[in-house]
Amino acid sequence: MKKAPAISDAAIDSDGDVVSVTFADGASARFHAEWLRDNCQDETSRDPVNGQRLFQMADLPDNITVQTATPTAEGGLRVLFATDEHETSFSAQWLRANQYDRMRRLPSGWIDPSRSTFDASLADAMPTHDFATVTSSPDARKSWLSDQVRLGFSLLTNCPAKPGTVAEVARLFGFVRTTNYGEVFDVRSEADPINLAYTSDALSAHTDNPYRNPVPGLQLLHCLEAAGSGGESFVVDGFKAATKLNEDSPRHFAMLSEWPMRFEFRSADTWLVNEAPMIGLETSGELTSIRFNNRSATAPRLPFDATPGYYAAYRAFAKIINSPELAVSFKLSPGDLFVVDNTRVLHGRQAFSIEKGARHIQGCYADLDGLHSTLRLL
Ligand code: NM2
Ligand code: OGA
Ligand code: ZN
Repeated sequence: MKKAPAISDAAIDSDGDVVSVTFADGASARFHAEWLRDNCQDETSRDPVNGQRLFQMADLPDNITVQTATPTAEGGLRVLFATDEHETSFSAQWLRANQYDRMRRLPSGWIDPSRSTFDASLADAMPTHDFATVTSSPDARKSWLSDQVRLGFSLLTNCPAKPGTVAEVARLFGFVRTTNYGEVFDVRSEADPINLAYTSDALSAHTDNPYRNPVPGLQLLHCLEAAGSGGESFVVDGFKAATKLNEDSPRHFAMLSEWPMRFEFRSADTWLVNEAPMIGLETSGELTSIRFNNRSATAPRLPFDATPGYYAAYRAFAKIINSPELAVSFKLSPGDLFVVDNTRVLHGRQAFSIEKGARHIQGCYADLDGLHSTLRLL
């Protein structure tokens, strides 16, 4: 790490509540007395071996103030607290790295800048990678997984068109998440299907398993046999759709991030219910998750007066999600496989005919933490 410029000046406001520090490069930062006391780094405050805090917030005196704050010969800051007479030093490096003077509250719905959102135009620049290459080359694997994290979507071509390959691909970066659908599930047209995915009907853009908690972070779908006609795939960036909703109507966006939808799946051996907002925000306002699935959304139970506004927002969001400007369409051939971040990117398929050949897709789920871990190691 670059060494921080020394502290050249320090001043206390008249109440002793705030210390203003000037660095040798002219930059300045203010710190609250209470914040400084809480973050003392000396060995009576933090264990010298593991750096963990030794005192309790509840044991600190109320109304903490600073009596003196002076630059040290080493370029740091010496502080004497008036309230409990504790004396400590901070390095310029530490204060510079942890300054918060210019922190701002970000607008609701901000997106991690390492992500880029996409619309239909991504079809001209598909994040496509080759199975054999990503298997053998760590650099190629890194490039594939970087695309996956940045866009929430990637395509692998030339995978063996063999059953089980989809789990093998998941193991290139993480672990398969087994569910009631099995370790690997077969998506094809069946009689008496337990799920509408197992028909030849169209599936509108959705995220999988919003009725589960936690939701599977990744879904992999691998084509073993293509449909004679129809069955095209598409993906929609849910972060793009949510951002559009927020631009069109912050009120709609707030509705879907504050109130939960109820999602449910029920079969002979499984009954899953999860109530969660369609647009998931961190308390910081960061947009982190999308849950959207018309087949498994069930009756929402919201306060009576909130319900009309909720439906207006749901309808507006559904229209954006279904708009052709956002859908990236492609047709899988045997050996093609795509991965979606199931907390961000929605996927769907067109209806297909079962007359000329049986379409067969195999899928599996995996968690996002394994993918991020593998990418960090690479
Ligand atoms: N399948 C394909 O989330 C869903 O219910 C979509 C999931 C059955 C594992 C389908
Ligand atoms: C699914 C699904 C898409 C397809 O199984 O969850 O969305 O192309 N399938 O069959
Ligand atoms: Zn699906």
